[in-house]
Amino acid sequence: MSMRLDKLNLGIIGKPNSGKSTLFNTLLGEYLSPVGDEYGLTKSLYKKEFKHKKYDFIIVDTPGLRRRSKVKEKKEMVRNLEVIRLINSVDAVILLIDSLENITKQDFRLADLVINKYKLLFFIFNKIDIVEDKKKFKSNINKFLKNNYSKHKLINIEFISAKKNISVNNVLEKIITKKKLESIRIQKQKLNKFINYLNKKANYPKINKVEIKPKYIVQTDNKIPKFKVFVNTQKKTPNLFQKYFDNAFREYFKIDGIPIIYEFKNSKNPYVN
Ligand SMILES: Nc1nc2c(ncn2[C@@H]2O[C@H](COP(=O)(O)OP(=O)(O)OP(=O)(O)O)[C@@H](O)[C@H]2O)c(=O)[nH]1
Ligand SMILES: [Mg+2]
Repeated sequence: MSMRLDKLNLGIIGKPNSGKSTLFNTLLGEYLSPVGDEYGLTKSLYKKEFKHKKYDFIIVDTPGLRRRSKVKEKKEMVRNLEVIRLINSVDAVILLIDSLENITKQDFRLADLVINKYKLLFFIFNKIDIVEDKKKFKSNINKFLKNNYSKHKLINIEFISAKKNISVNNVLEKIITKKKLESIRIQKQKLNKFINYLNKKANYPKINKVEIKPKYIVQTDNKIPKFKVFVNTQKKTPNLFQKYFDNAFREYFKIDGIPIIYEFKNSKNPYVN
């Protein structure tokens, strides 16, 4: 698929000391944002352009985000708001996680901020160079997220060393791939086939003894793939069904690691019998 992309805006966020500034410098190939063991070293946003292959990127390094209950100083609150505002303006977010600290509640909180804004999200486990059994670590993380994180199909997972420049380019490649995937257009015929397939399986979750069924689906946007789904109910489509539908949709069309927006509508609609 040949396709031109505009400049790709990336933000690196994460807890203090996870290696954000190190990654920023590695991507740029110069020492611009100070790095160190001091917790909360970066105090402002650093922004710079770089090229990878034929693609132009803009990357932003940010101050580490601690749990809100730990933030007492006004200055730190202001910095945090800046980071949260930045998320609105980027295409993709690298959520950097210190592999030795493992994944924490704060990481999931930050992930939610990104997911709620329909941005591409990458869980990047850094400092893999100092993990002893890398193979086991990776497989454990993948297993853990698959089994315990209900949003795992919306995110991407990679393991890197920012300091040793291990697998950093893989992350860029994946960002490009997923950015392209975001502009997917699915033919009407294929969408209808999917609905038929679902209705044939017909093992929908019953909600208050009512079986909710999708009748018809149309794609309404492809900046972020967006669909209107008409269902046989007059009330708001329950979250349980929405989740079921999203899973089935992603599995059928083999789409993961990108946001998809659905608008569920009742079937008082001219298209539907
Ligand atoms: N072993 C190892 N150490 C790393 C790696 N990346 C960063 N570090 C170290 O982790 C420490 C913190 O790195 P920084 O890049 O300053 O972390 P940060 O996330 O920018 O921290 P704040 O600005 O405080 O939020 C430094 O001592 C780095 O040398 C890595 O891939 N491997
Ligand atoms: Mg920093």
